[in-house]
Amino acid sequence: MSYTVAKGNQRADPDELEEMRMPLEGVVDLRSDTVTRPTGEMRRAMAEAEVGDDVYGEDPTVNHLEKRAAELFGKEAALFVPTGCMGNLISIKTWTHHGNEVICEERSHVNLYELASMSAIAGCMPRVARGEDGILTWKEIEAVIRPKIYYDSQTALICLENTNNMAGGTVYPTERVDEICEHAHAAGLKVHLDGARIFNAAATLGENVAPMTKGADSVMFCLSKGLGAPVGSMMVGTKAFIEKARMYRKMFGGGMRQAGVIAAAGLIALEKSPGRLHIDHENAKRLAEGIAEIPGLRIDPKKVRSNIVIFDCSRAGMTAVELCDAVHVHGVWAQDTALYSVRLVTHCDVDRAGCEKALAVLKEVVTKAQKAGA
Ligand code: TLP
Repeated sequence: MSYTVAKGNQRADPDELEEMRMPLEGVVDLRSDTVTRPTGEMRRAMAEAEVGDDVYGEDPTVNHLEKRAAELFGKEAALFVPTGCMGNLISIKTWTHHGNEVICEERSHVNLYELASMSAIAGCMPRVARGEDGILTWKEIEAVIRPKIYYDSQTALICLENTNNMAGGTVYPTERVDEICEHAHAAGLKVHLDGARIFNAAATLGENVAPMTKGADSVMFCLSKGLGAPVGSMMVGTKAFIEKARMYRKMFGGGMRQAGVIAAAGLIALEKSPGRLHIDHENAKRLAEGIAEIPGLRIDPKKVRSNIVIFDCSRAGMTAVELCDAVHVHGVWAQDTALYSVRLVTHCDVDRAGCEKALAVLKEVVTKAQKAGA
């Protein structure tokens, strides 16, 4: 579709802009919360954004977004980065030296889905610990810290993930994060928080992100996931940390020049979206409850705490890929995450009716497969 957003001073028709946002007709895309389309308001703000060269620090919209992010997290400074992966990598690079180890949860994004960048680029080894439902305790972390012996590689950083995506969007109690940070600092270690979905965690806990993250030395959060912006993530921390991070962002190719056009959408996402995340969480709960009633599919709905629903299909007579392919034909898009594991993620472009459709299609497909196998 080709369209004009704004011509000169003439504003685009808001209804037309809303229409452009519409997800693919007839499709319930639950593969991820990364798939959302920018709202009409975001598109308008993008078209009208004041911009400058951000590598010179001269983009007023980026500067505004960074100031707002720092304020919201109660940190000294912030940095706009193109992606969550880059934000995590820059943080790891900033806090470590080549040859260090980074402690992270087995299922964490930095361990599984960042192309081993912490090793390939930052020169670090992931040292994994397994937490119940993806939530680590200090004891589990302490057990994998390297002793201070010259012939051992040294632990430099602990990387927590809140919510823990591949554990099913599970949420850290804030006291747990505080406890881990206190012990880590006493042991001379830094804590980076992959808070790609920290606002989902905040919605679950009914808390604000600043007290939830006060012990973390650095936080990365995504504007382009549950918050619904088309592009971008933020890093927050001390001024000194952000100064170094800015240098590594440029080194990794992330200096973005007139980035105000995307920061403008990010600002709207940051101000407006956190307040609606409970809707996605209620929809996820509904999906989990419906899935638990489908013979052949397994999930404990009590464990679904945010917008991510991961279920097991090993008793459905089909692999996760087969199941995703089968529902896809009916306009329901899901993501396989292991041989018999399927993920559904709710977001602002899927409403309750979409979730009900997904459940009906899942039921139909699984029932059919079971009949065929019987
Ligand atoms: N997660 C994506 C996939 O890469 C798995 C998704 O669909 O959930 N941290 C966490 C916890 C993430 O879930 C993701 C993306 C990232 C970092 C990376 O963000 P981007 O995609 O912006 O680089």
